[in-house]
Amino acid sequence: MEDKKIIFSGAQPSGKLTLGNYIGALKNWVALQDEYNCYYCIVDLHAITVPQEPKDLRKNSLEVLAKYIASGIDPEKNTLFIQSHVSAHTELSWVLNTISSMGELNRMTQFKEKSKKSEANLNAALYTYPVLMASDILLYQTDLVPVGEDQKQHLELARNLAQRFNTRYSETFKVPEPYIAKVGARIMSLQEPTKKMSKSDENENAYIGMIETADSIRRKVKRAVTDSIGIVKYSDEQPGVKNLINIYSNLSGKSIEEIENMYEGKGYGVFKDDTAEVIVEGLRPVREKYEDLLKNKDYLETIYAQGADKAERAAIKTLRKVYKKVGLIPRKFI
Ligand code: AQP
Repeated sequence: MEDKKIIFSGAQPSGKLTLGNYIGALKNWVALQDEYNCYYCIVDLHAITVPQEPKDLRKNSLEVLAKYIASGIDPEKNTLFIQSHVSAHTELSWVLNTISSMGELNRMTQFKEKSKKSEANLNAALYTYPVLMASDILLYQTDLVPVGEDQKQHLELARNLAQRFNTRYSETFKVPEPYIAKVGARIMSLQEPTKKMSKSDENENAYIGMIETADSIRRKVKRAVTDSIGIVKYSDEQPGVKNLINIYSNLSGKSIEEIENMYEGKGYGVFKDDTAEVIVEGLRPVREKYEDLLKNKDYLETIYAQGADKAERAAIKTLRKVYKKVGLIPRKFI
C-alpha cells in the first residue's frame, strides 16, 4: 500500500449523483483502485458553499457513499470518508488562504459562474472553495488527481499553492499532477447539450440520476434535445446526438463508429429508445447494489468511520508539519 501512488478525488453531496458523475468520475475511480492508494471523499463542506437543506444534505451524503460502493469502489481497497469528519481539511485550508491571492481566486471560472447563479447569497466560502479543494488534495501528499476538464483550473491552483508553500517554508507538499482518464467523456445536459450535466440543474430533465427508475430514464432520453439534421453522427454540429452517442458508447462498450453504423438511415426515435435501454441496463447492477446497501445503514456507518480514522492519520501528519513550518507552537498535552 505504502509504495503505491496516492490518488485523491471526491464528489459533492449537493444533490443526487448523475450519470455524468458516474461516467466521468466513479467508473474511472473503480479502474484505479488496484494500482493506486485512493482516497475517495464525500466533500460535504464544499456542498454547503451553496445553500443546502440540512436533512437533505445528511441523506445525500450517506447516499453518495452507497453510490460509491454500488459503483464498484471497494471500501477494503480504498479510503472512503466524509470530508467534515477530518478537521485537518479546514485547518489546512486556513493556512493556505494566507498564501492565496485574491487575484488568483478572482480568476476561477467556477466561482464566476456560480456567483452569477446565486448572486443573492454570494458567500465568502464560494470564493475560497478552491483553497479548500487544494487543502483536500495536498493533505494526503497526493500524486494524482483524476479531474474533469471543469476542475483543471482548481488543480492548477493546488499545484501553485504547493509550490509556493514549499518555496517559502521548505519542501512540505507533493505537487500533484492531473490524472487524465483513458475513458469517460464529459457528459452534457440533455436539455442544453453545450452545458455539462449537473446534479444541481434546476431542470430535472437535464440530468439522469445514477439511481432513477427505468420509466423516468426513458422519458428523459425521449425529451433530450437533438437537432433537425436527422442523422446519427458524432459531430460538434450535433452536440445533443454526440452526447447520447458518448453515453451509449461508454455504457455498452461499443465504439462510436459501430454506433454510427448501427443507426445509419434510421431516425432519432429508435436511436433514443435504444440509448435509454443501454442506460437502464448499464445502471441496473448499480441500482440493485445501492438498494441493498441502503438497507444496511450500520454497514455504511462502519465504512465512513473507518475511512475517517485512516484519512485522519495521514492528514494529521501533513497538518502538523505545516503548522510547525509556519511558526505555530505545537500544542502541549498535560
Ligand atoms: N457531466 C459530467 N461529466 C463528466 N464528469 C462529471 N463530473 C461531474 N459532472 C460531470 C465529475 O464528477 C466528479 C464529482 O463532481 P462534483 O459532484 O464534486 O461536482 P461538480 O463537478 O460540480 O458536479 P455537479 O454535478 O455539476 O455538481 P453541482 O451541480 O453541485 O455543482 C468530478 O470529478 C467531476 O469532474
